[in-house]
Amino acid sequence: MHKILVTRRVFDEVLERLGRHFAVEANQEDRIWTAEELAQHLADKDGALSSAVDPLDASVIERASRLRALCTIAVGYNNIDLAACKRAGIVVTNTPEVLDETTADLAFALLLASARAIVPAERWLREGRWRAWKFDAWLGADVHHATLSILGMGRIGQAIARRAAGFSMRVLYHNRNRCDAALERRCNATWVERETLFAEADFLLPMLPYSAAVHHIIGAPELALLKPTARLVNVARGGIVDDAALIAALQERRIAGAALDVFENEPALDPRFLALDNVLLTPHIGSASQATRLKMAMLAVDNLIAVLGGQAPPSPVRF
Ligand code: 8YV
Repeated sequence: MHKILVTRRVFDEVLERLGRHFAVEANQEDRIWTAEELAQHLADKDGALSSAVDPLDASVIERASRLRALCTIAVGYNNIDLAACKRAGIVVTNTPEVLDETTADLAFALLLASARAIVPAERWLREGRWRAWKFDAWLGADVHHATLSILGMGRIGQAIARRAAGFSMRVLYHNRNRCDAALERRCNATWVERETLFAEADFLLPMLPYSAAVHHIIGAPELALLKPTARLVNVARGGIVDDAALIAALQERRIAGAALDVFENEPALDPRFLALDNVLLTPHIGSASQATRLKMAMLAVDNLIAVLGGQAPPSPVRF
């Protein structure tokens, strides 16, 4: 029987299914293992179910001499050294598609909450400060008929664009490769140059997978193109946005606000964010619905069963 490792806590039903196929060691205690601990636990394993926060760098991969399948329960895999996996002949898989709609829901929740100051208004009410209704209190920005600018029109970008139609928004997007006309019609989205995308945005949403090529793709020069009334929403990955540049723009009120689910160096986000009243912060919960987390884990199990059974996995990472 193949030996496998589950690096973080998962639902019991996921472990039960794994147990029917493999000898399972599971980190149900859920303490995040260091690279050294991961390497030790992986030493005798044929496969692993991992998460997006495990440091699966070359030092870990090179010591996992039996490992054949590395199946992450995430769509993003920038925590995995793919070159080291290639050298070692390890198949890497991820969990795309099953989380698209849930992540798009969160993007929209953050967009709405930021525009209408939902979180500070609720906090103010709880503090017992609501004494009288006021004509000019808590004035936010309209979402309906506003311009939504999406950088990177992949599956999640498209799911966000479809939601925007219900709010009669104008949707602009920029991709290196323009989408085909049928897809643009389905998303009611118009391709524009990068500069236009930034300059016309009421809401700017980067929806790209992280790679070195897109590091700080939204930095000081891009933020300078935004209107003072614009808001940035990031549910993609830390590192796509230059957090220091964003903090400066928010501090100086050069943009109206931001709503962020992902950060550089998370969970140790830049503490200056916490002092700002024009930013909404959530702890990387894009795919965090009960149903979607189960689908992600089960897809990772499908991948693991396939690879260790000598079959093609349903969602390999191609590299
Ligand atoms: C994960 C994510 O839940 O899939 C991804 O890439 O960012 C989230 O869906 C998170 O990274 C934990 O694995």
